[in-house]
Amino acid sequence: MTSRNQQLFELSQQYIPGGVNSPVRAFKSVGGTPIFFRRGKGPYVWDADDKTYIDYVGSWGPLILGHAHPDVIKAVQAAAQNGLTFGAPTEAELEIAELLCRLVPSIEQVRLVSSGTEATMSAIRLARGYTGRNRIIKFEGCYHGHDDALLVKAGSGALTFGHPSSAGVPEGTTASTVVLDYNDLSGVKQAFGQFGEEIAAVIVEPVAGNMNLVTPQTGFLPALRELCTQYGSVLIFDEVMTGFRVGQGCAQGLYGIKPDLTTLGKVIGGGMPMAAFGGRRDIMQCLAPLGPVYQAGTLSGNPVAVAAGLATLRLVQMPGFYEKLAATTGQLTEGLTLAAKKHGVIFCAQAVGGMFGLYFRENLPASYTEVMSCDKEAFNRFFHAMLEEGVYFAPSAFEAGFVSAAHGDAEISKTLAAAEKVFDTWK
Ligand code: KE4
Repeated sequence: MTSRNQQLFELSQQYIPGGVNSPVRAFKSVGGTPIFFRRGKGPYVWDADDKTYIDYVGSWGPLILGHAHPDVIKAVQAAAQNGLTFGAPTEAELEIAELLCRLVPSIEQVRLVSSGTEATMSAIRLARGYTGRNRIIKFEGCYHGHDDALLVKAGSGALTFGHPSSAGVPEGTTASTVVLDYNDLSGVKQAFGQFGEEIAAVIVEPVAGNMNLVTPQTGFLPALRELCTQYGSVLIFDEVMTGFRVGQGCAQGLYGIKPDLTTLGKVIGGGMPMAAFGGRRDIMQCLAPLGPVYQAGTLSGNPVAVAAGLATLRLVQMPGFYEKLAATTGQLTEGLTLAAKKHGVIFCAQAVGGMFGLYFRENLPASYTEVMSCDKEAFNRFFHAMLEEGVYFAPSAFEAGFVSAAHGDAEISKTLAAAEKVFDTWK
């Protein structure tokens, strides 16, 4: 019998390219029919066939409180009653700007936008406008949204300029983008040695979460900080995913590095379309209407989205919030590792705050190349077997997973019991 998910997917492909509004949702990497969600509550989601899942995607990171947290819903409803948008300053935007500047010391001024892509695109333009330089450095496997200049794959040699990783991006747009290997200290030093004075910015995910999860090796982030300072380049921490996910001070607080600009998204919008970029006042002052770098947005600072973000940021500041989140996430990764080991399955996992990585390989990957050596087929088998058991992980071997404050012992136990069952019959 055709499931409702299948019926909906069939139909949606007639009206929406690939049947989805964002490619990763189409299950192309794992195969099978994507799930159409109907409802979410806490750590659970229900699909169009009314099947229940424990959700470890959380809309790719925003839902750190879980689905439909009552405080967030109430705040959104209250804000909506007063109007959905004004296209003019509101007090709530000032409140969240002050809060972000207080919670993230490197942010002296901040501008709100509607998506992570807008935040990184604007930060790159701002860094170029501030320095008067064009070249930027990014790292293979890091994703910063779909801005043309950042849709780049590594050039043939380590230091050749990037080539577009998407159709429709003119060669010229990526010609100034150098793509290096994440955690490759010598590569970074070589690039600065060759182009240092021409580099406008380095943009990096301080904990990479878009090639599965890869943590920065000791010395990597400090080296980026030192080299950017030495050559007058702007260090941009793309914390759209790690911001308020890995700790209250974000990844920059965890690793003790002060970037020049930070991009934020996901958690700060609490599930509504909101992101931000901010940092050193002297750089931010280059933005219109003060300075020559143009950036704008009809719904930037949208009051309903800000209300969801404020409600979320208030709750993540509660004492012990991140300790509990990290403990739950660690319970999950340690439990999965033990279950796999017990059944002789080659598998490892790690957690950083409320995000985690699962890998079908012997040891934790430290680079894009090592992530690519994971057994993708094994992951896909695991993904579907767990889905069958009512556990929803990210539908790609190359994505990080997320735990919310709503996940408790019951959900972790259910997940580990399901994994035990799956690994027990692992061929
Ligand atoms: P959005 O434009 O999707 O709001 O944000 C882009 C972005 C920027 N920077 C980082 C570090 C990000 O992780 C993202 C978006 N993350 C993906 C998940 N891998 C969003 C999911 C999707 O593309 O549908």
